[in-house]
Amino acid sequence: MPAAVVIGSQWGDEGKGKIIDRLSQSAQMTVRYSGGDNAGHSIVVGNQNIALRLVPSGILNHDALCVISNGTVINPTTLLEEIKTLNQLGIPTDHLRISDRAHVIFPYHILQDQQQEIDRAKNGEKIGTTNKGIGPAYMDKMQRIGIRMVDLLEPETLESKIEFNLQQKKSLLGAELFEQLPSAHELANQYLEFGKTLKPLITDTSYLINEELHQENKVLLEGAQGSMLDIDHGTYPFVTSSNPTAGGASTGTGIGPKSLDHIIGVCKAYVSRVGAGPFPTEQLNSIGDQIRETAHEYGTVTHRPRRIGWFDGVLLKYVAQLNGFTDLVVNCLDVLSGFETVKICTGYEVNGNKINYYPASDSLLEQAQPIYRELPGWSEDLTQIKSFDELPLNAQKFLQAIEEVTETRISAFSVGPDREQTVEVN
Ligand code: 2SA
Ligand code: MG
Repeated sequence: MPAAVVIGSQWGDEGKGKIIDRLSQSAQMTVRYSGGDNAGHSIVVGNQNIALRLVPSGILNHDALCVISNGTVINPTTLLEEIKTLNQLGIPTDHLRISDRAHVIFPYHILQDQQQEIDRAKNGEKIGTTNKGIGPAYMDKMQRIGIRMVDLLEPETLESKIEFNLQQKKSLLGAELFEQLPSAHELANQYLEFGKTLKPLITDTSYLINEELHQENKVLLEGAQGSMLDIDHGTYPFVTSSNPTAGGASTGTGIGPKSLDHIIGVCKAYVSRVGAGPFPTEQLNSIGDQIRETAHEYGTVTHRPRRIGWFDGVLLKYVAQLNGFTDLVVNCLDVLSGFETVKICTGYEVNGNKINYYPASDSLLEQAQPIYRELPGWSEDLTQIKSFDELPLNAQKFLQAIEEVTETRISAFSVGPDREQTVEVN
């Protein structure tokens, strides 16, 4: 059976983990294909909640290989911490596989990320990155000076590669920034140690994934972040440095695009965003505050309060097209209970003109005034709902309006954080 991919269809934090958790029960393999420890998902072990950044949520299923593929950037310190935490809780990680082609995050990437944010802030253009060195690691990859997991297994060459990187960075950014770093020699020794520890897990993951597909096994690809943070298609420059969209799932794993037959978009019944950048439907008022507090909208990794807005149908239609969604899952429907009316943005007004597409220019987006379709709300608590038909009529109409505006079928919605609170729509 070909691969299924779960994709965030807003700016991240759409509740992908919950859907991935459900689908991974029947998958023979789960794969993370983009980003690094800027992502955050929690998994529940017994009565404990563990926040993972790199290890795919599929790790709990020991019968399925759990892969971190070539499209990711890996901070080995984070990875080893996560492995240790899991092992201490009695969860084995010997079924984890790491691509030899994935790029490695070094401490100098983190310094660079921090410095770039300081410089951008002076210029009034702070991105609000997670400061994990993600952008600089992908920059090195594109500049063709990056260091990959395979290099951590090669003592003859690692030190000279690190030395060259440091020289390049010092000449571009000034030596002071890197003063506090260990020497190239010390860094090489430390990272060779990481390589030794991780060696049994490092392999050609593209081969492994293709083998699995060849045997008609079910492979689940876990998207990180969200489509609007995509380096090509998102709200550039307020994006991450990888391709979280469906195309990235192909290059980020090394499987052909035709293998992706099930492309599941995940969104919330409203929109949230952390970090800077345009957000036309943002509600900087009591509506935004109410949603933030009801749904506890704070970042998993950095605990930043998330910005909140009404459901943006223009954005979602754009994202559905970019990814070729086969279906959509709408999370957090319960959060909208209690509003007299609920809104869906169906277009923007810019300089007196109505547009119904998502513009590339951030100055246009900054000026864009959302045009809303306003629907009557509902006051009932939805958290115990088990089927579409049980929903209050107005909540049913709200979901139907989302389908109409996005031209995508809703296959499930959720009414709370628990596994049992996801309702399939037939
Ligand atoms: P970066 O660090 O270079 O990838 O940041 C660039 C932009 O991408 C956004 N970004 C995210 N947005 C939402 N969730 C993310 N992950 C964490 C989570 C966030 C947290 O899953 O909860 O804990 O705050 C994530 N990662 C990157 C980021 O805000 C920048 O706008
Ligand atoms: Mg998250």
